[in-house]
Amino acid sequence: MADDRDLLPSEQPVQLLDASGRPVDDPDLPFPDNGRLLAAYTALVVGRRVNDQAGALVRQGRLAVYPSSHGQEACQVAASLVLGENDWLFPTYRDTVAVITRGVDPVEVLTLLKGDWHAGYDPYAHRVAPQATPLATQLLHAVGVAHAARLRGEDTVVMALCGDGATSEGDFHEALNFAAVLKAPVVFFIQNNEYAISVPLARQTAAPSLAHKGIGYGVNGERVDGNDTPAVLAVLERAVGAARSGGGPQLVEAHTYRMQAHTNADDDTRYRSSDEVDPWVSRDPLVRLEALLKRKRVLTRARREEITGRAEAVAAAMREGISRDTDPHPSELFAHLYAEPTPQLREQAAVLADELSRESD
Ligand SMILES: Cc1ncc(C[n+]2csc(CCOP(=O)(O)OP(=O)(O)O)c2C)c(N)n1
Ligand SMILES: [Mg+2]
Repeated sequence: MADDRDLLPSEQPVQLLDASGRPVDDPDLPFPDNGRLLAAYTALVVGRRVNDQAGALVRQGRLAVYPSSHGQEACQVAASLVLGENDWLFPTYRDTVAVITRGVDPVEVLTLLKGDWHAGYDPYAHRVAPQATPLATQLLHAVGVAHAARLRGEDTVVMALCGDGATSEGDFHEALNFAAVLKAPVVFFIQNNEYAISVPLARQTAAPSLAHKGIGYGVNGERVDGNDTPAVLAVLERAVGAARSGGGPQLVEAHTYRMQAHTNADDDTRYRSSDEVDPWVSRDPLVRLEALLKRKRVLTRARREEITGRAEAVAAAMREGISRDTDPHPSELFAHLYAEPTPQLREQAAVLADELSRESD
């Protein structure tokens, strides 16, 4: 049995940066080096541009829907940057920026939201599971993959993402329980952005923090300022290390904020005011990290321009790729559902083929 005091998170979310981007000393946590911080900054700038470009593509009718992680990019990029090649990422619908930070082409990711091709990308190519929309279901899959890897003797850690609302789902609790019993190498990473669509956190839970939810299952909990990129990197790095070295599953809660509406289908002015949203503008993870890098003199003007140029190139490729019209054949509806199609699906495919051939007569 683990000592329960060791399982509890720190009293306050861990910080390595103050509000103005000045480093805060934490004797227990190594500060990420400059190379790591610059890689994170680059991914943050690209991620912000991808979020904003996807929003514009929705308004142009090119994407049906986009759940933006604008303001949550520190969590997004850190969740991917702390993983190695053999590790797996299990993202949700809001985690497009984490997925692209792992190397998946944004156009492939977004074809799902355009509605013209299955899951959009090959999960095995970058070890990124499909983005899950049914809340918390991916957490059980993540535990299964981590457990299987361990049985095979593979060096694999699984990063399983979810939101604050998802922690009220039964699947969240089942996943934590079995991960702990099986000592599966999983990091459960909750992005607490204060809302589950229109439901604020106070209506979601009475727990002292979401990281406290680990203790009942024997899982280490930690909480971190989710808009503080160095802290999210350091805390997740430590959690991944603990999971990799046999320490069992880890639970990390990042305190962040959903800056925009849930999706374009939501009107957030119906349940929150700008008085609440505005203070978060000054806690923008991008602004805080940029202030740190300028202070450390590692972000020169030339480097900044080069990174911005890279982000613009990604956005241009998105516009081009997503705006390309495709004309999928109706029979593709049945492709890739099962390795071996069921008799019912074979029958339905045959009916469709027959109808199509009569239409073309
Ligand atoms: C099992 C299930 N129930 C309900 C929904 C509808 N739904 C979609 S997103 C959402 C809110 C989720 O909030 P949270 O977990 O905090 O994630 P966030 O959207 O804030 O990233 C709900 C209730 C769903 N997708 N799946
Ligand atoms: Mg939420």
